[in-house]
Amino acid sequence: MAVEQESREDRQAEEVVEGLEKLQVVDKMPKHPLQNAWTLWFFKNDKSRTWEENQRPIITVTTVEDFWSLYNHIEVASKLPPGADYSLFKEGIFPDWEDKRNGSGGRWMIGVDRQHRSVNLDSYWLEILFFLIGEHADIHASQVNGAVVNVRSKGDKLAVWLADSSEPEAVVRIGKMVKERLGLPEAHTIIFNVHKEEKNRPGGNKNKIVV
Ligand code: MGP
Repeated sequence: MAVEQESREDRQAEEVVEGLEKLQVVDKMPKHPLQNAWTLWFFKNDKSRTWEENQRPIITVTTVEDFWSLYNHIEVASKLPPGADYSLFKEGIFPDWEDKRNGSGGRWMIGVDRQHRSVNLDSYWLEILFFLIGEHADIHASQVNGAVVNVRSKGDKLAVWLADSSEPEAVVRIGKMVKERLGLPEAHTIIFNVHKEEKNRPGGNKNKIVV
């Protein structure tokens, strides 16, 4: 039974990858450039590969139109097999703690209950994508390196990755903006994890920032 489920999830993930790889963004009309080029990554949870090998860059978009073409062609996050991720990062940044542009940073984590997956996950992810490509963090936009959605049976997660965790004012300001953007109530706290601390002590985070 578990093997059957695993091979079904494998097939599902492969279909997502094949669809993504076929994706071609072709258009002759004038397009609206984004301030930054953004790369979409897909993580397929293949146990025979390392975590890094499971990260595949799919496509880089540089215009609003290409972003929409991409968004309309791919599976929504809630339909991904468990264990999969999408990441959207500024071009040239690998979506991991080890990339030098992430090295001093951290991530705002937003948990989404499993029972709310169908209602909230896709709309929250789209709001975060807008936050990124629209440079909505304003004066702090250079802090925003990317974002990730983790689809997990135990509970989905969204994260906004920042470049510099030593700037508490900017970190807090961005956390509040993300909360507002998602329409989260005041009582719904979100936590900022510093990458270096998380990497060295998974689950542990001594200097928690919460908004
Ligand atoms: P995850 O995918 O962020 O969360 O990390 P998940 O699957 O919900 O698991 P949990 O540990 O949060 O409960 C899962 C595992 O992937 C981590 O424990 C690391 O082993 C690995 N991993 C995650 N990230 C973000 C990185 C990274 O940036 N670099 C490396 N090398 N491994 C990572």
